[in-house]
Amino acid sequence: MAELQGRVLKNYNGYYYVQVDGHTEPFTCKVKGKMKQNRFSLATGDMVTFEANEKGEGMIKKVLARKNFLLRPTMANLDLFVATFACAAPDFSFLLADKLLALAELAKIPAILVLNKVDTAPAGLVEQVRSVYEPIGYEVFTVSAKTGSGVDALRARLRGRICAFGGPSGVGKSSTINAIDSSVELRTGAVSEKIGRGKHTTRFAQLLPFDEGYIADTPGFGNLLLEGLEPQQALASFREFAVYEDGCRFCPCTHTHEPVCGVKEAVAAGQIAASRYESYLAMLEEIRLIKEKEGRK
Ligand SMILES: Nc1nc2c(ncn2[C@@H]2O[C@H](COP(=O)(O)OP(=O)(O)OP(=O)(O)O)[C@@H](O)[C@H]2O)c(=O)[nH]1
Ligand SMILES: [Mg+2]
Ligand SMILES: [Zn+2]
Repeated sequence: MAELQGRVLKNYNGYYYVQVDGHTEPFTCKVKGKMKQNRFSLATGDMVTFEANEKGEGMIKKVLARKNFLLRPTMANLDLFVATFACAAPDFSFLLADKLLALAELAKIPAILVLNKVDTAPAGLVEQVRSVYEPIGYEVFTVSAKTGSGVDALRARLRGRICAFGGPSGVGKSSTINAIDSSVELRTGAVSEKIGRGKHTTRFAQLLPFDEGYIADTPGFGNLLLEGLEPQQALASFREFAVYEDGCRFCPCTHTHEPVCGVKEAVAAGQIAASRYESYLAMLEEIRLIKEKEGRK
């Protein structure tokens, strides 16, 4: 039996679909029991070696070292994370955007922000989002999967890379990928009219070959919980805070209750966006509550 090496495109119906360079169709593979026990030991995007039989079915033997790993959505070896939100239905949330960007930052994966449904944007929202994120190095792409506006610029940014879209359910991740790549037809689903939430249409992550690279569609989330995160990690995920820490009297400083704090001064002076600082405080509080609950168990 020949040993082959390839990339896991998706995990579906008990099979891993593994793409090998030079083959048009992915191989359908199974894994040994040992690997199955840890559900994060094999992720979409992983490079694996496997043994294939004549029918093209394989048995995965080894997962190669990862360049990076993102837990939510669960993906390995990304060049770019595309944090996707809608301008409306569901409404943009600064807190959710900061949480999602934080997870990419901690995984050391470059991230961009996509604001979809720009055809429905309330006045001033796009400018407000740009003013918060562009100064701290996040590119903001405004698009409409519906009208096609902004799609060309985003497509050009993704070319030749391994990119994953992530974001709340219903923001239009699958719709945007359909607009970027006319050869795919991902299923999309209406947003509930009453509560403006998506209906979790996409059920599994999958990498789609695209222009010398890959684009991954992933299942949207309702809420994004910060289980397993430490307060210091929440702090480290706010990339713009560090330069102001010279002004803190205490070291380490949590930038909450301490007197003389460079970060709080920067917030007061408008150098750090108030929404980012509020997100940081909300994330600390969420982590505190999770730990309190765990302590009670
Ligand atoms: N007005 C408008 N509606 C859009 C746009 N893009 C997507 N939609 C609609 O938003 C709804 C949700 O789109 P999906 O692409 O299924 O959203 P998703 O992010 O993939 O959702 P999940 O798979 O549940 O995570 C659908 O009814 C789309 O038609 C847009 O640019 N403008
Ligand atoms: Mg989807
Ligand atoms: Zn401080």
